[in-house]
Amino acid sequence: VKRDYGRNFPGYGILRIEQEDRRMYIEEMPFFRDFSDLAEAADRRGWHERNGGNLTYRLTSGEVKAWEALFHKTEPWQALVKAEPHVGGEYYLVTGSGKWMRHVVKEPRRCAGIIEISTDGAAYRIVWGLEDQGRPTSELPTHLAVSALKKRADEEKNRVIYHAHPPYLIASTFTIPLDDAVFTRHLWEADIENPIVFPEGIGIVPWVLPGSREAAEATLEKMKNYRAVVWAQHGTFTCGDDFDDTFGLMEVLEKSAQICCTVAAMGGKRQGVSTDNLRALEKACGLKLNEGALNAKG
Ligand code: 2HA
Ligand code: ZN
Repeated sequence: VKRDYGRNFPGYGILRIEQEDRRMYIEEMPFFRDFSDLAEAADRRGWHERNGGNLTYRLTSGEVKAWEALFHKTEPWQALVKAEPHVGGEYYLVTGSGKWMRHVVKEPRRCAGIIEISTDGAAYRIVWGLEDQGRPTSELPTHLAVSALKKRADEEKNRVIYHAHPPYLIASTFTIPLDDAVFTRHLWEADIENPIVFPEGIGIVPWVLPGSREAAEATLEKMKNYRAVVWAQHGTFTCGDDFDDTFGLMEVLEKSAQICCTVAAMGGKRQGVSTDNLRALEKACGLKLNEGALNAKG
């Protein structure tokens, strides 16, 4: 009866809308929308079967200041596998362990969350989302290690770190030698604008146990020189200054690998792009191309 009275009360709807308008939701903030847009677009590309892949974003200090009032600081601190003092005090928006990219848009608070890193970098706590006993992505050690490395080089860059399972890049790790220079050369030749997108090349990590410290260490070593690392028979780790930058890099890499696979299926290369062609592009575009890949055979 009370509810009926409420609904029939003139102006009930308007009152409700006014009240709700004043509430703020993390999932409506621009950084969260960009995060979930990437999750949705990448899932549509077929890079995230089941719970494959994960995504993290290091919030800016402005974003933390603006939305901190919505964070709860009551969850217990949990030890990190490895302390990352350089990202102590940072906040990350992360996907959840075992969660599906496909579900981030419709269930943001279950599939994603914001974690705070303790000031000494040894622990984290959930301050938003990851509801129903959620935990951050199983690949958190690699995300944080790479984030710390990139933050040390430049505080503002490479805030987005992204792990995907793109099929053509994975297929390529069964045939192309697992060598940074050779792999880069193959991908560069697949589309002549590729060297403009990743002039520094990409790194290759041989088979490693997912989620392990070894995976984090091997990736970290390669990330000193690159923004993209391919894990053989598993997937990719890429980073970028924003979500478009990261997704765009991933798109270019995967499309190149698709071309490589198609060419291989057509019987293999009969002609390709020469080192002189690449040198001409380097000069025309003012690039500094990876010397190893310039000298490698594609
Ligand atoms: O998130 O992809 O590598 C699941 C994974 C682990
Ligand atoms: Zn994976």
